[in-house]
Amino acid sequence: MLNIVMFGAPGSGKGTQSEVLIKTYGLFHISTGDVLRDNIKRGTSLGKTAQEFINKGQLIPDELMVDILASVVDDNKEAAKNGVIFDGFPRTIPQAEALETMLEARGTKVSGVIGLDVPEEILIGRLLNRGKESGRSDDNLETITSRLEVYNNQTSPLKDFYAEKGLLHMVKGTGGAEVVFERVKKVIEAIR
Ligand code: B4P
Repeated sequence: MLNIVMFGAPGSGKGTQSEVLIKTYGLFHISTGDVLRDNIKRGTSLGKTAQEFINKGQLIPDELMVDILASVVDDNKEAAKNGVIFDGFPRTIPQAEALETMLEARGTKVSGVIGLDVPEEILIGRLLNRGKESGRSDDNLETITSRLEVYNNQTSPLKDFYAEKGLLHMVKGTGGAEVVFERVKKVIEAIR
């Protein structure tokens, strides 16, 4: 199984690259952001909780996020038999530890982590741009600013966590999406 974690700041292109990767390698895509937005759309109780955090640019609590991830993995065993792209998960060290335990219990592990490196001013530009079309409640300057702060404080320590395990592959995330994909593909070819 090829299990890839897509890692990076908000707007770094995790979702964009994941979409191409699943088609190229026949992997199953789990975007925790998409799972939450789907719940918000359907008005579930998880969606109501998630909305409050997302609007403030904060992370959903770890325990909740870990349970959601485990149920998505277990509900899609057949579709995920070649492997999974984890897009936007983990976002904290406890989530990364939980992922390790979860995959180990299912006889597999993280094959590699692709970190997309994009300067902050470009991230802000991309997200503001997306906000004009997507109508996403978190793509406005105030929320983007707190999402970047949350990323720097809570998510970026994962770089060291995965580097120490020899799993981190940083990729330059600027240039068009196709150029970035060629860089990502090189990493995948080397680890699969
Ligand atoms: P996500 O849905 O994961 O969103 P993201 O980090 O903002 O976006 P991503 O990096 O995927 O950017 P994209 O490719 O779309 O999270 C949303 C929220 O959900 C979080 O803030 C949090 O509250 C919550 N959440 C999610 N997972 C969680 C977890 N595990 N724990 C707790 N809370 C969680 O790209 C952005 C834009 O850039 C697009 O418009 C795209 O077209 C453009 N773009 C991409 N690549 C480009 C390129 N190379 N060149 C030019 N433009 C590019």
